[in-house]
Amino acid sequence: MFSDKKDFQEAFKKKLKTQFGKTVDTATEYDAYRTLGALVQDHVNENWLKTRQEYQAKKAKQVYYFSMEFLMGRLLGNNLLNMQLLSLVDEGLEELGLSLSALEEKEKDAGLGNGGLGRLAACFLDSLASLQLAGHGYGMRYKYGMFDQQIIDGKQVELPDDWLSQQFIWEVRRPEEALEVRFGGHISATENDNGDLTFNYYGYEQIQAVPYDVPVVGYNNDTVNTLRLWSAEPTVDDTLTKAEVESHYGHFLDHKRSLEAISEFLYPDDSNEEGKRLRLKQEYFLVSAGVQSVIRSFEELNLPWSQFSDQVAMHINDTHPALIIPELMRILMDDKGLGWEEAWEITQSSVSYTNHTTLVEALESWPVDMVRNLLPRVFMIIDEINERFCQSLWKAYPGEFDRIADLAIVADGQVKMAHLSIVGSHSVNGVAKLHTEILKKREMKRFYDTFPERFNNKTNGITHRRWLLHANPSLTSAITEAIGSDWKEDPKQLQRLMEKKDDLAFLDQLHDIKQENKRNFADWVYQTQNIVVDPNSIFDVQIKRLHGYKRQLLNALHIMHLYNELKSDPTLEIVPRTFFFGAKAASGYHFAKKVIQLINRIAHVINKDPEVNDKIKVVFLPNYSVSVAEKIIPATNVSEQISTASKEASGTGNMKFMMNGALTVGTMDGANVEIHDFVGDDHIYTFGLSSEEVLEYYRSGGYSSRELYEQDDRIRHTLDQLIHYSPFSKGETDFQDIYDALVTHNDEYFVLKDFADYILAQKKVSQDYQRTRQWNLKSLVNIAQSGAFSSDRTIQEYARDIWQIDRVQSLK
Ligand code: 26W
Repeated sequence: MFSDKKDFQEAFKKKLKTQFGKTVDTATEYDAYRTLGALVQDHVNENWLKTRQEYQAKKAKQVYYFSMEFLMGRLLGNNLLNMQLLSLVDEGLEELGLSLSALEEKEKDAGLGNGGLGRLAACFLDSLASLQLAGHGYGMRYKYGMFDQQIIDGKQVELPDDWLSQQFIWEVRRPEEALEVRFGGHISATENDNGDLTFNYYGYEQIQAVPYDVPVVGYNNDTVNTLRLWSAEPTVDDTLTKAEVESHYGHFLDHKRSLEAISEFLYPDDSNEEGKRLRLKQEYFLVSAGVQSVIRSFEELNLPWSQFSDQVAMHINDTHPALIIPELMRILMDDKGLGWEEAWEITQSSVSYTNHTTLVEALESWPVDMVRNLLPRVFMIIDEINERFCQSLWKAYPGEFDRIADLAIVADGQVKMAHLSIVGSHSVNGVAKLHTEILKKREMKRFYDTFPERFNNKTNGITHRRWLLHANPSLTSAITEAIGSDWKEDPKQLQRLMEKKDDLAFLDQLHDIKQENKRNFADWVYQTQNIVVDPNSIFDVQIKRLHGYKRQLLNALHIMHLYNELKSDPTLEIVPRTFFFGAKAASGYHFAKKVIQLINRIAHVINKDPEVNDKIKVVFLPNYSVSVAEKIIPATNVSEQISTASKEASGTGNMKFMMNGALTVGTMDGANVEIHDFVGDDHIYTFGLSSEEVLEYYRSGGYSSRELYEQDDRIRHTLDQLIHYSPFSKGETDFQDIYDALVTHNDEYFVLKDFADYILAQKKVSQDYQRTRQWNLKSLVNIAQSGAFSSDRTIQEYARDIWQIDRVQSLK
C-alpha cells in the first residue's frame, strides 16, 4: 500500500493524470473523488483476490446473506477507515489543497433499502469482513434506490433516486458469471425407466441475471468479502433474426423494458406487504440467480452433495428471499438428480431465517394463482412441502384440524412465506429478546410448540466502525486517549470507560466534544436548510421511517403542547430545545404523509414566532438517509425511541445514538429493553405502557381514547387545534384524519394513553440536562455500555449458533 503521505500523493497525482487526464490544479472535486476511489479500488482488488483464494484453499464454509435490501450509504470513507488509510489520505490531500470530507460528499448514498432491515444487512457485512468470516451479501442492483424526498408546501414529494446516473465506482460487472432465470411457462412430467419423474419446462420466459460485485473491506485485516448485486438484462440470443424476436416477443424494446423492470426499483414500503406480481418476480429473480451461483461455487469444490451444508449457509433476511427453499429443492432434484429426502435434508440444514417484524400487515403471503402462473415448478414443490408438513402434523396432532390449518404453508388460497421459512430452515430468530419472546409466546406460538429447538434470539447490533469511528472522530480519539485503542477491535472494552465516571476532566471533555459536534451540525443545517439553530439548546432527535407505531405523532403533539404552555405564559422558563425529525413515508401511506405535513406545519408556526422561537424550534430534515444520520447522531443529546410497546422488533437507531452518548427517551420496546438493562434506570428515560399491557388491551379491549380526550384538558386542547381554527390548522381540514385516528378510531397506537407519561419523562430530561456534569455522566454510561450493541457481537452469535463458521485466520 502507501508507505507514507508522499507516496500516496505521488500515486494520486499519477492516477489523476493517467486515468482522468487532469492535474491537481485542473481537477474538480468530483474528479478527485473518482481518482481517490480508483486508487482505493486498486488496493482492494489485490486483497479481494487473495481473500477468495484463501477461502478456496481452506475450503472455508461460506455464508450467503440473502436480502432484498442493502442500505450501504457511502463507501469511500469507510473503506479508507477499514484500510487504516484515513489519516494518511486526509493529511496527504490537505497538503494538495483538497479536503477529504468534501470529496466524501461527492459520493451518492447507495440507498438500496428502506430502513432498519436494509441497514442491518449493511452493518452485518461490515462485521463479517472485520471478523474474517467468509460471509457475503446477495442482493438486487436496483436502478433506482429509496426515493429522494422533497418537502414542497410542507408535504412529501417523491422523486426517483437516480443513483446510477453517476457511476457507482465500487462495483465490478461480471458478465461471465451471468445466469438465466425462468418465469412462467408450463411443466410436463415424464417417467423414466426407473419409475422416477423428470420435469420438463417449456414456454417460459428467460431473463439474464448479471452480477455486479462490490467489495466489502474488513477492518485492519486485509479481508475483502463480496456484496453481489444482481441486475436483470435481456438474454441476447444472436441466432434470432429481428423478425423472429419481434414475432416471439412483440416489440423487442417493450420486451427489454418489461424484463429490465425486475431490477428497476426498490419497493419503497417497509412493513406493508402488497402482493404485487412485480415484487414476487424480484424476489424470485434474486433467489434463483443467487442459489444457482451458490451451487456453481459449491460444485467447483468437487465434494459430494452430502457435504453441502458443511460448506454453505444461506440466510434469509425476513421472508422476502424465502423462495430459496423451493428453489434449492428444485435445482437439487430436477438438475442434480437428488431425491426428495436428500434434497430436503440439505435445504433445511443450510437455510436459516430471521424475522424482523410482528406487524401482521407486513407478513408476506402470495396468492396461489400468482405463484403457480409465475413459477409453476416452484409452486409444485411448495405444494409438496406443505403436503408433507401437514401429514407430519397430522401424525403428531391427530384430529387437531384447527392447529394444522393454522400452521399450513398453503391455506385460504395463499402461500404463507413465514410458514414456509420456518418449516424449511433449521433456525428462526428474532432480533431482540422481547421480540423473540413475543414470537415464541404469541405470533409464532404454534410453530414454537412444534419446533422449539429452532427458535433463538439474536439481538441486533450496529457497526461501531461506521457509527462511531467514522461518524464521530473526536469522540473516538477521546476514548482512545482514555482507555487505549483495543476497544476498536473489541468494542466490549468500551466498558472500561466506567473507570472514568468520577474523572471530571474527562466528563467535561465529553461535553466539549458534543458541543463541537452540535455546532458543526448547526452549521450544516444553516447551510442546507437556512435555519438557525442554537447549539446550546437540547438537540432532541427522532429519525426513522414514518409509521403509526413509531409514533412521531406523540412527539409532535408534545411539541404542540409545549408551544401552548409557552403561549399561555410567555414568562415560563423552559430549557431551550431543538426538535429534529427525519422520516420518509411510504408513497401510499396516507396517514404517515399527514404526520409529515403536521410536523412541517408545527415547524412553520413555531420557528417564525418570536415569542417562542428562542426556546423551542422544530426542524424537519428532508431526505433522511444514511449520510444524514452520520451527521446528526454525533450531535444528539436526546434520542427518541417511542414506539408503542411490542411493535418495534428491535430498533437499531437507538443503539447508534447510545454509542454516541445520547440519552434515550423510550418505551420498553425492542432493544430499548436491553439498553435499559445495560445502563440502568438512572441513565435512560423510560415511560408508557409495557408490551404486556398493550397486548392485553389488544386482546381484551378496555381502552377508550375518547375518554382520555374528554378528561385531559391538555389532550383535548391540543387535538382540537388540529380541527378547529388554530395556528396549526389555519382553519383547514388537513389534519382531520389525524384527529379521527386518535379520537374516533380509538387510537390504535396508544398515543393518547402514553401522552401524560411522555410529558413527565420529557420534563425530567429538561431538568437533568441543566445539571451538566450529571448529564455527562449519564452520557458516559451509555457510551461505555454500548459495546454490547456492536454488530460484531451479533455476528459472532450468528456465526457460532446458526451458521457454524469460524474466523478464517492468516489473512493478515
Ligand atoms: C414486504 C414489505 C416489507 C418490507 C420490509 C415488510 C417488512 C419489511 C421489514 C421487515 C421492515 C423492517 O425494516 N423491520 C425492522 O427491522 C430492523 C432490523 O431488524 C428492526 O430493528 C426494526 O425494529 C424493524 O422494524
